[in-house]
Amino acid sequence: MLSSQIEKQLNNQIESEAASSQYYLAMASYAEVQGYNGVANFMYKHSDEERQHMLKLVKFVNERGGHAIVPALKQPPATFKDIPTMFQNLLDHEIAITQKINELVSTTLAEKDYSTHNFLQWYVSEQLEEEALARTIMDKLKLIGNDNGGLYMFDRDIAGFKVTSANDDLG
Ligand code: OFO
Repeated sequence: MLSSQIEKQLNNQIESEAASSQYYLAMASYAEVQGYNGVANFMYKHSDEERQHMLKLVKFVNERGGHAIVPALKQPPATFKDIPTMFQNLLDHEIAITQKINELVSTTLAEKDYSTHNFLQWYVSEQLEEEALARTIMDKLKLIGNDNGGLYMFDRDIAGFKVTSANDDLG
């Protein structure tokens, strides 16, 4: 059985994962209308991944005797300054999500809820990988700077970047 505090924090995390999915969907749509189809595909996939993260939490909360609440979401931005800024937003967002996961992990330790602690380890590795990928992308974008030809190549090459790999271990 989940404690009410852990259930509440897990429900907050459900909201964060759903909001991430919406946010990246907004990025996908923006990139698509700007003509960056490679970036758009990457963001569509990333948005789907976040929905999977949300679903995994929904199922866990309900299986443990809690009640997963489907959240209302704020509208994400419709436009972004440019493609590099959009990826910086993604990295900042992932860093904030990692912080939330860490807080959740710390509550499970304080409450000695070892099964939720164990469940959350998947999210800990996932966040590590997502942050690392976003940092790699930002390094590339910094090299490219404002060069349109470089961005064109980046849009083509991003198809080769893996959105996540922790998900591959998902049963
Ligand atoms: Fe759910 O991993 Fe990103 O936010």
